[in-house]
Amino acid sequence: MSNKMDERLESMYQDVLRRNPGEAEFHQAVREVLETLGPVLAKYPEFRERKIIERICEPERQIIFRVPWQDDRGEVHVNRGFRVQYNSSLGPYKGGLRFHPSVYLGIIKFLGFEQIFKNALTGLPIGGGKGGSDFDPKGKSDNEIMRFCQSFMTELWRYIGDTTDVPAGDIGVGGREIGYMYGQFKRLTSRYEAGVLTGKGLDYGGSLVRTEATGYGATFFVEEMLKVRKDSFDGKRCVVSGSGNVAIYTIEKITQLGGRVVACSDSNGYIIDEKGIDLDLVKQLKEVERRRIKDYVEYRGHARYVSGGNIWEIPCQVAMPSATQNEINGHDAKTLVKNGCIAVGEGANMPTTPEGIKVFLDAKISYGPGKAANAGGVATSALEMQQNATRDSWTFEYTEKRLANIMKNIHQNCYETAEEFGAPGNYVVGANIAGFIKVAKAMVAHGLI
Ligand code: NDP
Ligand code: 2IT
Repeated sequence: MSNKMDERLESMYQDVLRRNPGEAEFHQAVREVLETLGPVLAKYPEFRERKIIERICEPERQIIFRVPWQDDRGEVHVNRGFRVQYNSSLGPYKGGLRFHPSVYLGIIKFLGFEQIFKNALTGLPIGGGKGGSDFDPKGKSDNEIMRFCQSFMTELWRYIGDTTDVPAGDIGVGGREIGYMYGQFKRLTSRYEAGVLTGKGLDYGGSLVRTEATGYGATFFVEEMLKVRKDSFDGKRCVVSGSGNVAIYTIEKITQLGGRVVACSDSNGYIIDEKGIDLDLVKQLKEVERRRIKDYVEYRGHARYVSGGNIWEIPCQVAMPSATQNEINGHDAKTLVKNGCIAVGEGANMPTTPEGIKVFLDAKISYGPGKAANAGGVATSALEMQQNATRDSWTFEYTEKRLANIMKNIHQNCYETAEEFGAPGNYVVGANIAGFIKVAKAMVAHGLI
């Protein structure tokens, strides 16, 4: 289902469809942004004349490469690696690497496209990019992960650098993988270029708070949305999907702010714990032992595991999807609203389908789209780059304060932009337009490149 678009924008969208066949997630991400840009073209005719939208939809550079590696038995495997250097108007390309079997060019392009506007919203000097591989890390030994990361970097290193393109983590890529890739980059280049990757370990140039940043930031964003409603997290019943990096630190911050998270999940099912999720247990299972979320109930007898169930059927006041794209459809959104959900903050990228977004907007609940709500991760990556550039390291308290301020500013920018463009309370309009205008102005200034 799609909303009506300005005729000129519709024809640009049709061009995107023609030029990028079979990339459904990319089409979805582009459509969602273009649908909101009508009033911007009316206000800024120069964006139309300079064909800013047509140019912004086309990545500056797309790199696809072979990644061969050997498993522990000596068997050879071949995966495909990607880096899409999408837009460098505001700074070096910046965005994560995703290792997941579902990865193909359309996923990386949707994520890279979102990243352009997200990074613009942070107010920091970072362009947009994304990469990854269809490699499946599940069930692989530590040595297999290391060999894969080394092979991946053996090609990627030529395209990245602290002033050109700075990758980080995403699904399937965390501190361990960044460490192996950093080691291989250093070996191949003979350079200790700390700012070439973010999400590094604290021993070798990483930033405090980067691990927590996406989840903390998303929670700060929801806190701001709740403030607008003269409300807070205090006593709120919350559901967070996923149980990876973003989910874990979302649960942590919600709990610190007085909310109670009763459920989280992985791709096999969800757990529900009415006493509130025991986060130390989740961290031990997921971060240390790399086990499945169903094992939680072995240690918490009163909790329940539901295999294959739909986590959005659990009544909650705040929902924070933090797993993957299109995890909330129209039906799920209706269920959430019917059950009394008043705020949704997207820790994941594009977790809500267009039908779901429409349900949230029509119901006038507070809906924080991913490119605004989850920008705290990449913002703190930019703070890591700042620390690397000055060979400095900041305290946890100082860095978290910077993150909280950035999220507050993003919220305010989105809120005010939505009002200015005649859609008060609509953070989709606010985020898309505020992010787009910043990039578009820089592109105009740079001339036709
Ligand atoms: P992790 O790999 O740490 O965790 C991902 C979680 O989501 C796991 O619980 C995983 O379950 C679940 N998941 C992944 N893919 C699927 C799928 N296809 N279906 C169902 N569940 C799935 O990744 P992150 O926490 O880093 O990323 C989560 C989301 O947040 C992604 O959308 C990512 O793009 C976004 N994001 C991440 C940022 C970061 O800094 N890391 C920054 C901004 C956004 P399982 O183990 O079963 O696969
Ligand atoms: O989607 C995202 O913003 C990320 N995965 C984080 C990117 C980054 O460069 O920190």
